[in-house]
This record gives sequence, structure tokens and C-alpha cells, in this order.
Amino acid sequence: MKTNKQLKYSLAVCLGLVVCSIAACSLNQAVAAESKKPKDYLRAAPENVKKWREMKFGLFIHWGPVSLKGTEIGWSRGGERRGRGGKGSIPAEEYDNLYKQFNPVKFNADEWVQIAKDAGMKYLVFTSKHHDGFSMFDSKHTNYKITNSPFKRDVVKELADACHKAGLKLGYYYSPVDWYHPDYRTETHSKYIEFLHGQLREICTNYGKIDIIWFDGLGGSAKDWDSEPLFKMIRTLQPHVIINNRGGLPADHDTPEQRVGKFQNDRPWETCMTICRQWAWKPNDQMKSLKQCIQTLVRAVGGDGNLLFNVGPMPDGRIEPRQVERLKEMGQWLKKYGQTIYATRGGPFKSGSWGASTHKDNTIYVHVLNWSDDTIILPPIPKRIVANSVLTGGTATVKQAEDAIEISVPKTHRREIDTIIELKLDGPASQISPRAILSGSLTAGKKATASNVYGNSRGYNAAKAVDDDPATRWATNSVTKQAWLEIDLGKPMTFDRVKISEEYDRVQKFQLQFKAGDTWTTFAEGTKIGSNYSKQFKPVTARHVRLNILDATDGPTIWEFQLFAPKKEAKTK
Ligand code: FHN
Repeated sequence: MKTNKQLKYSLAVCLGLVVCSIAACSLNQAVAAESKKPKDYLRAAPENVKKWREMKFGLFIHWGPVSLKGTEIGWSRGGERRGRGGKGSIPAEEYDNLYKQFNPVKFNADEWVQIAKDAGMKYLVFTSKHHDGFSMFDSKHTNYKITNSPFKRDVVKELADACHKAGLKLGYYYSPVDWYHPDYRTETHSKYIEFLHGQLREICTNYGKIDIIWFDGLGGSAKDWDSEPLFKMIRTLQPHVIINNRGGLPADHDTPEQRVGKFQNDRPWETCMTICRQWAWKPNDQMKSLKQCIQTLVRAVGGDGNLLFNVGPMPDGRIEPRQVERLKEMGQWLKKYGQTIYATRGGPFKSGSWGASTHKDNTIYVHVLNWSDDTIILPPIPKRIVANSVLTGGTATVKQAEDAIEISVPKTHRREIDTIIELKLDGPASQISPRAILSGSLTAGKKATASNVYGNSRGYNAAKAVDDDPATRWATNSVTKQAWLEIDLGKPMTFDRVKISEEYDRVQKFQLQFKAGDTWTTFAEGTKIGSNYSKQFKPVTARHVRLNILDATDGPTIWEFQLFAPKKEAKTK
């Protein structure tokens, strides 16, 4: 028979077991709930994405001690690139000691910020650490940093202060790829991950409000960077930050590079592109014309994206005056026509060789970048056009029918860079679904082959020159001097006009040929193509046509190759 004391003890034990099992059960529920909770650190809040999207235009800055050599940041460093292969032209020993002579005494963060603002830019993204592993900030985690150079100052801090003072949104590029760090992609890679997370903690803690973190992981995975806890830490320290898709996770936006992204309005994106050809400083680099700069911005925004436009400052700390001037010219254009860019959305008319469109509220802005005829034909829309005006000056005749919208502007009222026609509607333009404009080119969508393709990449194959999409191009390998692009029209067709759009003006001599039997016959030839080549010739009837490039300064790259039927026989595709 159990004593009273024994009974009380067993009761206590039973109660304890019940309490523990309840606790265990609630713990499991909590863990289950936690795992079901949306991982809100993976995406920025919609209102923050909206603000980022509305800014449209930012300044990208690639800078470091490598500017002393005028070669590409990261990529020109010799030595092993673990996980990547290849090597740069400057011996690693030499590259890694450049910082000891780096003293950019003319660096002035306020001046850089003013240059961005004068360009009409709303944010700035600066390389805090590139693939070369050099930290442009005073990091506790390394001695390979700017504050150990003769310059001694923390560039990241000075830029942060200048942006906060001027009201420019602030972003930091950070490369998880690090060809300098001894632990990177070795059996002690976990130590590198600690370094990586430690530096991001410093950046997100020590420099006030940060609006953008721009990773550049060269395709590295969430495992490579231990991205989930990294993102969680970043979003905790900087709750409204926008993160791009190169940190191992999709995050907040896509990042097409050195090309305008395709029309995409269901996920934010941002084209990053150089104003010259190199990301970092290069003396006498080829710089884009104002027309190329403005049309790149218009096409990016017309595709519903942003443009992050890059300069590479000089070793003395200045941004090259001619680049500053170019950016100022962009700013002057935006002062006049920024209403057609900022806080708009892309479309509803998708970009094409003709141009692009943006919209806001009850207004569509039609940006005509190339007038191939006196009239632009746009597809019909389910809203009535109640008024129109030409924002760039002059007048337009707008005819809206069931099957099309015709816009004509007198030649003298057309602008070389962008003719902007404002269409006022009887309702919100956002209710109009995006629609493509076919060029009417006989080559659109046809089978294309080429003598060589850049890196054998599908992204640059021959088909990209005949897809009616100005955001894609056929590219050849560097130093290619001769190349051909051949199109099979599927059957004999008659054409009397050609339009070709080339990037970088590299073609020095070319022929246009058709094939009769096994013989190629030239029906046109020239010594320059450029961004907007067009030519009329006696009608030719053929099935196989080719662009035969006989000489080029570097690998030719063609945005679009178009052939058109004689006008009277104008055929749609
Ligand atoms: O290798 C880098 C390159 O140097 C540059 O930083 C660009 C900018 O987007 N990202 C990488 C190439 O994709």
C-alpha cells in the first residue's frame, strides 16, 4: 500500500510528464509555425520595391586601386581565380600591392553625389569590395583595405555621408566572389563565409541608412554564401533595403547586364551598363554618345526596368570630365522630359527598333527613337485617345481606328534622339495589356545562322539579330574581323529595303548578298553600319540572304537585321 508521501510523489511525476509533453507539443507547433511563416527576409516589402522602381535611374561606380593601372577591376588581376578559371594580365603580387600607392587626393564624395544628381539620377551604387578582395571601407576583418592605403580615409563612409546629406539613395555593390581571400573556395571556405557575413554586418551597421545591397556573385549559390542567414541579417539591420538577384537568392530584382532587358512587368529588373566599355577606369575608353545613353535609358524604362549606369573614376579620385559632361547632358534631357521616365511603368507598346513607350495615370508617352517611315503604326488599345501633344516640340497627327493607331509627325518636328508624343486617354493606361509592335521585316523570326557566336552562347546567337527585339543581339567572339549572318526566309521573297542596327560601330566593310544556286551575289555593300543603317535598292527576290562582314575593328555585334518588301507590296510577317 502506498504511503501518502509516495502517492504525492507519483502524482507529481505524472503531472511533470504531462507538462513536459504539453511543452514539447507546443514547441513542435511553434517550430512548425516558424517554418511555415513566410521568410519575409527573402523579399523587400512591396512599398519599398515600388519606391525603388519609381527612381528609374542610378549611378554605378566601379573604383579601386586598380584604377592606377587603367585595367579592369578584378578581372585584370593575375593569379588563380578559384571557382572561375582564367587569369588577368597584372601579376597578383603587383595587383595586390597597388593600394600601397593609391592616394586619390582629389576624391570628393559630395562632388560625385552632385554629378549623380545633375544627371537626373536618384540613387548611387558603389563597389565596396569587388572580386579582387580589396575593401573600400574600414573593415575590422581585413588589413587589405582603403584605410591602410596612403589615402587612409573610408570612402564608403564619405559616400554614405554625402548621399544622406544630399538626399540621394545609397547602395553598395559587394562581391561575394573573392579571388584574394585565402579561405575563399577552399576546404576552409566556411571561414570565408564568416568573413563575408562579418563585412556585410559592418556595411549594414556602420554607415547609416542603406537603400540597396547589390551582390555580384557570378552565379554563386545560396550554399556558397550561406545566403539565407545573410539576407536575414541584412534585412534586420536595414529593414527597407532592396537586394538584387546575384547573392544566391532571387531577392528583389533581376540584373541584365550590358544590354537592355526584355519587356518584363511582373518582376522588377535593372539593366547595369557602362557609359564607356570598361567598368573601371580606362584611359581613352570608347564612350557612348548622348543618343545611345538616352535611348538606353528610354528602352530600359520602356521595358519596365531601371538603368544603373556606370562610371569608373580616375586614380586621382575624379570622374573623367567628358563622362561628367555626358551625364550632365542626360540630366538636362531629364529636366525637360523626366515626367515620361520617373514613376512611370513600361508599355503598353513594347519596345522595338521603332522606340518604346511608358505610361502613368491616363497618359501614354510614345518615345519614337527611329522613324523608318513618316508614320508610326501602333496596335489598337481599348481606351480612347482624347488628346495628344508632342512634348519635344511640334505637332502630330494621331488617327485611332479599330485596328491600329497611326501617328505622323512632320520631318522637321522629329528629333534625332527621341520624339515624345503624349497620348491622353479616357481612362487609366495601366488597364491596357502590353502589346508588341511588329516591324514588318521579312527576316523577323526566320531561321538564322552565323559564322561564329560569342562564347557559343544562346543569348547571343544568330536568331537574336532577327527576333524583332532591340534588347537582344547576335554577337561574335572578340577580335573577330570577318563574319557572316545568313537568313533563310523560308521561300523566295521580294525586298528592296534593308535596316541594320549595330552596337559599337565596329564593321568597316560589308556586303549584302543573296544566294542563287550555290553562288552568293552582292546586291549592296558599304564601309559602315552603325546604330541605324538603312538602304533602298532595286527589288531583289531570293530565299537565302546574308550579311557578309569583310572587316571589323573587333567582334561585330548586330541588334537587328531587317529586310522589307517594296512598299506597295507591304506584307506583314
Ligand atoms: O565581373 C563583374 C564585373 O566586373 C562588373 O562588376 C559587373 C557589374 O554588373 N558584374 C560582373 C560581371 O557580370
